[in-house]
Amino acid sequence: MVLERLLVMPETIFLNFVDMDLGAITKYSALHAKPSGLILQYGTAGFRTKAEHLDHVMFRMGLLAVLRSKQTKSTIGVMVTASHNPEEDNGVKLVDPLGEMLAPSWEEHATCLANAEEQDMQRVLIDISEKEAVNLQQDAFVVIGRDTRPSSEKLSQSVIDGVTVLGGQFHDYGLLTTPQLHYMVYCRNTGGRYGKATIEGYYQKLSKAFVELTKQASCSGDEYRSLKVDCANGIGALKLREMEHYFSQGLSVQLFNDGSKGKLNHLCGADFVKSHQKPPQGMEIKSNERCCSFDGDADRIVYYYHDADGHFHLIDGDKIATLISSFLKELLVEIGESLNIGVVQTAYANGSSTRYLEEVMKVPVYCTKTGVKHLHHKAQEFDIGVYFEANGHGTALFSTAVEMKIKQSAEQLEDKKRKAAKMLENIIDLFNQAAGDAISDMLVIEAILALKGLTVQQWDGLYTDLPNRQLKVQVADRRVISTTNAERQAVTPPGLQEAINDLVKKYKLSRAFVRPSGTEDVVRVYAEADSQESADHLAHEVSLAVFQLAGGIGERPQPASDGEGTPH
Ligand code: NG1
Ligand code: ZN
Repeated sequence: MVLERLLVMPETIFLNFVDMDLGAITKYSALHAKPSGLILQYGTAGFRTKAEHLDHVMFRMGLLAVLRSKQTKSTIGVMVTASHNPEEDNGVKLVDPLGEMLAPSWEEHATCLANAEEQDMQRVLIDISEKEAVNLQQDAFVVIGRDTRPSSEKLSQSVIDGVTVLGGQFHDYGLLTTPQLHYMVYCRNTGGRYGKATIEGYYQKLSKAFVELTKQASCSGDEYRSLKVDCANGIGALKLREMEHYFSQGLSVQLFNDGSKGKLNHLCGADFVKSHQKPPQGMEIKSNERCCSFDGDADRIVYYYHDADGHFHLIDGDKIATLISSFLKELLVEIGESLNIGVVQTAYANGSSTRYLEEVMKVPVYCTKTGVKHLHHKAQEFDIGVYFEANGHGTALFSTAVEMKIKQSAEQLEDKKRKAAKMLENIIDLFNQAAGDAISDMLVIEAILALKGLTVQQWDGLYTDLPNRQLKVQVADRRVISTTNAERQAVTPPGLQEAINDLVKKYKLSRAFVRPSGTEDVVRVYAEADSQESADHLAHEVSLAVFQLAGGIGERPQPASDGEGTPH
């Protein structure tokens, strides 16, 4: 089959395939054989499933990363992690040259390659090279990182096998947070201008900016200088511990769920805290103490505290975006620059946050589909784009022109303006421009609170979240649900959107939408309303509508019983 194809190919392409050692690929692929019949999809966060099903996917993503690297003539990243998912799971995603998520056409290639049966794998590999006009003689360089899951080390070795067999060079960073790998890729592809592509480079860049920034804070009481961090028993604990002494002048962190005993993401971490709206296990919280949680690969962060009456208050990605964008706007006003700031959210953003940003802060807000690549992309359209998912994944992006303008202002302007420009310069350095990053976001937030002299309650008090509820519904095929208007409206199955509209009308300040998950085999339901009871009822009623109209399977959705329901 391969020979037949080679005979009809133009000479250049013929030469091209001589550079693929097809014999070696077959031999190595057999050592990472695909369980026949297994079908996986490259979703919003790459491939994700039980770790024992992923060996062949890892090998093949090593191969694919080499092709992508050759095509883009850049370093490509491969991260082995399943983020906030259970410890038994794992996953892999490719990181494109500027730290972004993989280009959509390559996501399709990834799915084809991962699902090709053993005997078809080579053909698919050649097809991809052909379609993407990959010059196989080009050098390739791949950087690899992994989280702390027990399965991650072996799986990252399989990635390396894939890279090597296609003749790619690689650097294995070993244990890294996901955003740190994005940072490494970005640094390597921008000739070191962004920073040094080493773990020390990352620590130094962020800590220097943070320490310089917090030196300007007039409120330097202990209250502003200590923070409890739940590390989800993941990689964030290791990396924060390594980094701590670089920024200890400005902040002291107390780590919980550091992986020494508990299980990864189990009853702790950002996803648990956000979806259950309660504190993680293993953390003792005194009233009004500032606490935060990372997820398992440290790309999400949420804050929270207990008030004097012992009530739990969650400060999610929406409130983080609000704090950050309002501070940035203040600095711009001070410098006298009229740059355009935009905030990008998804349909999951709390309605109160959108209203506050638009009506009180007068900042334009945009809604995109779920998945950071959509938010990131939209945020790039602004001079300064702040994007956050409600679950705490986000960052702020500054265009190169803005960065240069600010650096100039920091040199030229007179006293007060100069100080503001300097702060902005530090903030630009502190944000991970390549990806949402819990460590970087945490330092930005801590700096802003110190600079503004805000307590966690004052921050929380910017606006009051509308009560909300998220549920999941099992259906036979979640693809029967398609959506439009940034996932806020269902197009199919027929009648579903009308049913949702009728239900929403029954409650005050209410909103609801459904969408198929990109990472799990479920349909997600979101509802908000003027009271928790109403939000719970609405979410339940919408779940029933999904169950009936979109082919629900298993048990009918149950109402939320104790205010916790079966949240995601
Ligand atoms: P899905 O499973 O498509 O809802 C979830 C999160 C996303 C994003 C991805 C990737 C929610 C509702 N969804 O996607 O925001 O973070 O995982 O990890 O939080
Ligand atoms: Zn994550």
